[in-house]
Amino acid sequence: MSKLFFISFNCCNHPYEVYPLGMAAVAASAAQQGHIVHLYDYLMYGQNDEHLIESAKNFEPDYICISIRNFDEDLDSGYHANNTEKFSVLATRIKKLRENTSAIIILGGAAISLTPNILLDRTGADYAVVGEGEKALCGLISSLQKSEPVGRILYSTDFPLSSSDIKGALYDPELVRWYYEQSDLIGIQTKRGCPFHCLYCTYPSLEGHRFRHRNKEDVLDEIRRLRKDYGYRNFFFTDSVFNDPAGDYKEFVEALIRQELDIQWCAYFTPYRLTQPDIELCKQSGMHAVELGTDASSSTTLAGLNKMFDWSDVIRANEIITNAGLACAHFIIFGGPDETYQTLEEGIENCLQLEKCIVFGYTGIRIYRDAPLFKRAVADGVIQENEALFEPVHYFSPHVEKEKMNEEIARRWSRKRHLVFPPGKGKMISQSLKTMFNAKGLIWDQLCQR
Ligand code: B12
Ligand code: SF4
Repeated sequence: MSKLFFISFNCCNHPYEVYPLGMAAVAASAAQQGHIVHLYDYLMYGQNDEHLIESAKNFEPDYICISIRNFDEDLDSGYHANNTEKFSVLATRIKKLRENTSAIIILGGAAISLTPNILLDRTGADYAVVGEGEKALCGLISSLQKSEPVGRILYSTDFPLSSSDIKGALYDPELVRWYYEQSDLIGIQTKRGCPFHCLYCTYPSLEGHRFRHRNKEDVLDEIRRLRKDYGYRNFFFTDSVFNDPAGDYKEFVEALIRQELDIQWCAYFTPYRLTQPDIELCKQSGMHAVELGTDASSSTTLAGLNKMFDWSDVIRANEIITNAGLACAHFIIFGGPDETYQTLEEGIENCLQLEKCIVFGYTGIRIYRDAPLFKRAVADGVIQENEALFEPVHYFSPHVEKEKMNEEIARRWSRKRHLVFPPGKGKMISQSLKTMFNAKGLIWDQLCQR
């Protein structure tokens, strides 16, 4: 048995503060395996280094387990990122933790899984765990205790974990209450994985290509407790894609209906094979909003992203969702593979035709080595094979010019309230609603005209 001090360093509050689910999942598993765990949320404790060091010192941990969720703070190509500075600040904090404790420092989380080598080097931690941490962390600790030889980067050999190994997260009372005050919304995972191969997406590399559903009674139990003990009404199911094409999610939704929990929920949906009865069923269980992974705005560019649906499916999905009286958001990226001025024109027009929803427009797609887009970007001469990608690089189709495209979208969408571009505008609106009206939850759903 060891003492594990977990830290979440995620300080991003856009679109809202998100409960540190990754850290909480790994900590729950470590606690179940007999370790003493403490959850420290850097954001919740006011981003105060002195408080962090004091808390770590007082706990006298054997291991400090750091969860790094976001590599990039924002996926907008217009955002001025400085990852070099962000991670050098983290390196300084890790150095202080090292000076004040004798703990071994282990990194994990989505950012680590995407870029383990560079982050380990730049932060000066001892070990990095790539992928799901539930079994891997305890395995690493056990090896270290037995003085078995281990590499500094641990690639989980159990990946992907089986459904029964995916347990619930640790919903720490203090953290849960704080997140309730901030965003009144909490994330819950019902399954992992995604079988699709969308060109730009890292989700399947993080969660695997096969759906692995959690035990639905466990998930319901978590929702029940969060509802009853802390008052949460708003949930976000964090699954990569909620409506799996085989329809297995419906079993969970039906069970949710039987619970009569009086909750609201939202999730990522794909327009692929979406039907009206599916949406009605979800609505009956409390779904009030849908984030559609539309991603491109014409059938040509959807095919360019290797999407399994075309624009007619998007129109149909939008109608089904909005006719059911639900809030619906589309996230559209212009400038992806096969974008030309002709598809841009078509795409702008297509979005103008979408009704009763909200559309968030972006230009350029962040390139990650783990996504299939990487190869395409090399082939199109957008990046070199050996490009570090530490600071964000975005893919832009060689057939369009970024500034000209940005101007055209901004000009054509400017008079439409439901079309949000540039992305900074969406951020500004949501920030104003938060500060002026104490708006909470998804926020974008309050902007949907239904
Ligand atoms: C759901 C989701 C959202 C929802 C969250 C809703 C909610 N209320 O929770 C919303 C839409 C709000 C969102 C927003 C953003 N997101 Co998001 N999101 C996701 C998604 C799909 C799931 C995240 C999740 O909760 N997973 C469940 C937990 C259990 O998994 P996990 O965190 O990965 O943890 C596991 C491992 O990483 C590991 N682990 C984690 N911590 C630790 C620690 C140790 C010590 C160890 C050993 C292991 C370990 O073990 C865990 C259990 O297996 C992921 C993509 C994906 N499929 O993973 C992107 C993802 C996390 N998001 C990402 C980003 C960038 C963002 C935004 C910055 C986007 C933007 N605005 O431009 C914002 C930031 C929001 C914020 N405040 O931080 C990136 C982060 C990496 C990166 N590229 O930088 C991801 C990976 C997607 C991507 N593009 O690659 N997101
Ligand atoms: S974009 Fe959505 S559907 Fe496509 S691979 Fe990623 S998670 Fe799956």
